[in-house]
Amino acid sequence: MTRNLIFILGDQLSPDMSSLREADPARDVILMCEVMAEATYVRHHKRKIAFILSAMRHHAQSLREAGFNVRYTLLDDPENAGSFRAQLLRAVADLAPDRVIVTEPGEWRVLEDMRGWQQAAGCPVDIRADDRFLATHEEFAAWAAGRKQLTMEFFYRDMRRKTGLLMEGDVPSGGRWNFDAENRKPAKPDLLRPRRRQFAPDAITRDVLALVAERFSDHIGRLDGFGLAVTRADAQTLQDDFIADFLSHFGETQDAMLASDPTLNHALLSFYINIGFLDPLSVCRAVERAYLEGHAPLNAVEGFIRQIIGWREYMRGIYWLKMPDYAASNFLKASRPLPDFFWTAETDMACLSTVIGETIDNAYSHHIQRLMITGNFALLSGIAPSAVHEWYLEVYADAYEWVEMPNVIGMSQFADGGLLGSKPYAASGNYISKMSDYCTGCRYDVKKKTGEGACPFNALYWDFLDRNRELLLPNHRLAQPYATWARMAEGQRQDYRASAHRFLEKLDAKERV
Ligand code: FAD
Ligand code: DLZ
Ligand code: SF4
Repeated sequence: MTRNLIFILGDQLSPDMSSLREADPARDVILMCEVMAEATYVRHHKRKIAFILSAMRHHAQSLREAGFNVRYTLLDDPENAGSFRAQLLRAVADLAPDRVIVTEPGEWRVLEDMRGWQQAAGCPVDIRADDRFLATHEEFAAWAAGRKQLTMEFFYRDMRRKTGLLMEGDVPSGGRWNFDAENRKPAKPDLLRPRRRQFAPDAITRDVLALVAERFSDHIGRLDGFGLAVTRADAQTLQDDFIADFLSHFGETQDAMLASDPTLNHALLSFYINIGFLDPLSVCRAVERAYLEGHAPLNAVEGFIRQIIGWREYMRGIYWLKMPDYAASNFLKASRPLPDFFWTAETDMACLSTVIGETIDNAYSHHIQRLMITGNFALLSGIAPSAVHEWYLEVYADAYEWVEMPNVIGMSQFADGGLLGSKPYAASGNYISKMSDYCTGCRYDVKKKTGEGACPFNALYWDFLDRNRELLLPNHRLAQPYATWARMAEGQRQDYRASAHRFLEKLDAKERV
């Protein structure tokens, strides 16, 4: 007789999941399933689907090795009922468990559905908190209550105190909470930077790659060269590689972009942290250890830890605090469809073609590429935030709504009106030219402000401020650009408007830009 049916979702691949606490291999059954509903509710990148399915199959294998009875349904099983709910109902009908246990999901739509499982299944369904995160929903809500602006930096300090990471008693290590003043420099190509480890696909991964190639041929992305880790052990090796080879320079190149070096000193660990292969707090403790043992400087280590216990936790807090209304946020009333080149990389703007091309190849780009290239372009061009959100959720292998949506809707598109960020991340070509080498060899001239051949970001930037003046002028952090705009000769302002409008007309007419 089955006592508990424990349902493990595709981004819950940790033996420490709350759903597995007190699990009894002798009497409990673990349920895992590959379902079309999850692969197609948005049309995920091929590499993302392959990564998750292969990671799930390897995790099922390790649970079996630990003695568990795992009921695993393959995507192409003829009996596969296609969705979490339908698969659960099949299992309940077959096994008649005393109860179902599951850890809460990372997406609102799944939680909504899950809330109806108990009634549909006719047996108790125990939905447990996901304690892979540091802050519970209640703690975040209590922190947010009564604050006008939810400043991440203050939340982050609470998480430092809570974890003791980089703390000497009540005092932050080095006497400051934040060392970003020493970070975020432009980068030069570094031929000595170590190469990233790739894992050759094993038999399980090769099966999955063939399945994905056949079933999802019309989804974005490439599968050739697939080298992601699909086991916990290999993910751990990548964590160790990062700390040994890249962490020391993480801070200084964090905002830099180089065409010849798409990953610089970034961790490339979000894939594994988000599915449960790596525990976020353990990653931070290992990184802190590198500092304490003198292997990495404080600016890099603090910067890295802030991304995880600060930004990552904060984004999750915002998502659950503000859903479901958050998804429809559109403060700037942006409505333009996403240009086709977001799917093909076919544009003459070298920055966008590089970043989108890398995204198509790898289902990855780093933070500043996401924020200041694709995100910045969508913001300046007035693309509908819902379309931008859907694109990011589809194309990145680390994308789940709880983290992707606040980053896109809030941080990148300012669609929440400044709940999350105090000003829009809008920038002209000058920023891109300063922080990257993309402009060298671009068909457009970053120094040219308007007219034929001028970098489109330049006119789009001023037109963005001009057309959103009513909504953005009251923002005191934009006082300086609005003052510059006001000082400009009217002829210059007209040139910017005309250049931007010509560009946007071409975009709307689906002409190559
Ligand atoms: P690194 O730059 O090396 O950072 C280290 C770790 O910090 C990451 O692995 C990640 O766990 C965490 N982190 C860093 N920045 C953030 C952040 N802003 N929010 C949450 N965690 C962060 N991250 C996702 O995990 N999934 C997404 O779908 C996602 N969508 C994004 C969309 C936009 C528009 C933007 C601007 C950012 C998005 N991010 C997302 C955050 C960030 O870009 C990625 O976490 C990061 O690029 C992952 O690569 P990495 O592991 O090399 O990160
Ligand atoms: C993203 C994804 C995909 C593509 N496929 C599956 C799947 O077949 N089975 C599964 O359990 N999970 C999958 N996932 C991850 C889920 O979408 C994720 O668990 C939910 O969105 C909750 O965050
Ligand atoms: Fe991008 Fe403009 Fe630079 Fe071209 S010139 S790469 S469009 S910022």
